Amino acid sequence: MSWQTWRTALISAAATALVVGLLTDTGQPTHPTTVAQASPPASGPGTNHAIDDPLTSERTRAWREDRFGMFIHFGVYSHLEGEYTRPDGTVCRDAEWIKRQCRIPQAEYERFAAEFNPAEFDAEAIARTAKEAGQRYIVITSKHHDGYALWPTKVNRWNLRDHSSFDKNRDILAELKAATERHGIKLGFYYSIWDWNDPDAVHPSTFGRYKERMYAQLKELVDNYQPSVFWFDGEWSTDRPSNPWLTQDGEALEAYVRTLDPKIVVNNRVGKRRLVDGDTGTPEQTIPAEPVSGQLWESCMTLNGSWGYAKWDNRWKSPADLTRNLISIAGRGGNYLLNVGPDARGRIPAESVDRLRAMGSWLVRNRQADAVHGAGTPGIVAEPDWGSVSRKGDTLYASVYRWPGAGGSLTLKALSGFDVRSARVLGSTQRVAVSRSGDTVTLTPSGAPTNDIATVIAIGVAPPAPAAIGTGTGLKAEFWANRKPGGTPTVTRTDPLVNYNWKYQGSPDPTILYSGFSGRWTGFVQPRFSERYTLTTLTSNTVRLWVDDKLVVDNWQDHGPLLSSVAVDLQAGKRHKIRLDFRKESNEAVAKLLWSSPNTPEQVIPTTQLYPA
Ligand code: FHN
Repeated sequence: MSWQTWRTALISAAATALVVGLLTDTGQPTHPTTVAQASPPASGPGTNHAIDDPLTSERTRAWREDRFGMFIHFGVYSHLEGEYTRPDGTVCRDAEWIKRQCRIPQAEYERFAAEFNPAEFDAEAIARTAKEAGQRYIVITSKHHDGYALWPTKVNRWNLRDHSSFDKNRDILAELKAATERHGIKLGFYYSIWDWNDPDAVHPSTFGRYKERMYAQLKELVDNYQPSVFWFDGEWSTDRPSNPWLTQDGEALEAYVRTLDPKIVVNNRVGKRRLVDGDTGTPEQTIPAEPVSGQLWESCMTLNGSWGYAKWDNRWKSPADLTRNLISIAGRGGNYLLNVGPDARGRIPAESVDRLRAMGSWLVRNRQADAVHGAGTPGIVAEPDWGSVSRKGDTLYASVYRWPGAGGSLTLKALSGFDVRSARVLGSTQRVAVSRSGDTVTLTPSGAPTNDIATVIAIGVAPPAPAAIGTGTGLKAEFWANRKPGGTPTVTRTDPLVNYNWKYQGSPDPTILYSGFSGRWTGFVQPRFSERYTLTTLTSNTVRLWVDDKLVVDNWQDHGPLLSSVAVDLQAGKRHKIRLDFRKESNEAVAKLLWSSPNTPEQVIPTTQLYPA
């Protein structure tokens, strides 16, 4: 098992384990200062941390449609380029974890930092490379686990401005902000919660002082660079040094970021990498085998085997595999965050640029980017074994990795009733015969594939006409300031949505303490299509769901954040009776009601389709 793989396994295993950390191996931080108090985030009874439905909100639309971003791992570790020669002459290899894994003494690491001079960091070239690759946002490590900041932070002197040989008049995050704006690309920041440098970060008794400095740095990043994304990391429980991050810390941090800028898209490592943390899930070095339910998601991946630059790492992935990853991720409704690791001088390796350029040329050729940018899950057909299918409006994009032999055909399994209007190969005039028999759609191309990565067949479809948008106002909501729904409610109202993330200290109403409460929503749900819907609840700590008086979900045992799904056949325009009971026992509370169908991408059930009892 490679160290990289082992590390990922270690992190995921430790993500819930409580590990009592050993004393830190780092020295004193370089001149930490006290910082202005951050504005307190919202919390307490009546607080709902679900500010919108990330699956459909305008706030996340650009992120959802972008589909493809550039990750940049760059920091003082890059100066070592993946190798450290110990005093005994042996060579230790790693990348961005090199200080910890090679047990480099703090004083020596600081000497390396003093030599660090990424004079050839070229923000314009980086933004242009991303643009030409089809990457529509960039996320750069503003601070990785070693605590070294890439911007001139006032919180300490452990940063590129104050502790390097770099030009003190330059600010690479400002340069990158300007360059990404010129190219119409959004800029986001990776920020590590785990901090090897700050001695206050290593023990629960002093962690509050570190959190103040963290909050202050995040405010600096927002005030100075207006990022579109915060990509938190280093949230797992671990040692060397200890990292006492708790889900409660994630609740406060997410709420704080929302006060800095409510538009920012936040990943789930703000908390503990769960469905209830932030806006986006973060599978790493892997691609979910099918669409992910309950949360937006983004697969982050390296181009070789290392995040930070490592001169010895030649495990480069092929352009074909990388492009197919992107296509398959889009067809499953996710984003692809593909990493580059600039070297000690700040240059992106040629091998990385070459692969990104190859991906960009596939996208731009024959308008094949239509299968990725702005596209998502097809819904109405299952994923085939010969490639991937994505959907944008009434067009399916069948990206064929294995083209059939002469006269051969491709089949798709239909998941709902729709007509096929047309089929054409992007970049070719060849005829494509298309027919549907039962739930099988057959495509028979008459010519050769247009390229050896993926040939795209655009299929015009006509789904059934949806019923008119409803006139609903929401569901009747009753809440009790105890754990037993029933009897006279403490609060009765109409809830436009069932979209609550109360976490630890929030509750349905200021009059209801967060210690324990229960709720019931009753009324009718009105689908726009007659097809099989998946109703999904995201709850903590218990849930029961009835549809047309039938109990279809029964998870009344105390659970943490849990998705429960059930398939039900609904009729367009009909008002189906619905009831959702929920109870908060302990820990944190969440209650969301979502649906999806072949013609309805997953979403919190919208108000117009909900009617109160
Ligand atoms: O420990 C980090 C690692 O260095 C890298 O930044 C990846 C990228 O997602 N995140 C952590 C490992 O999960």
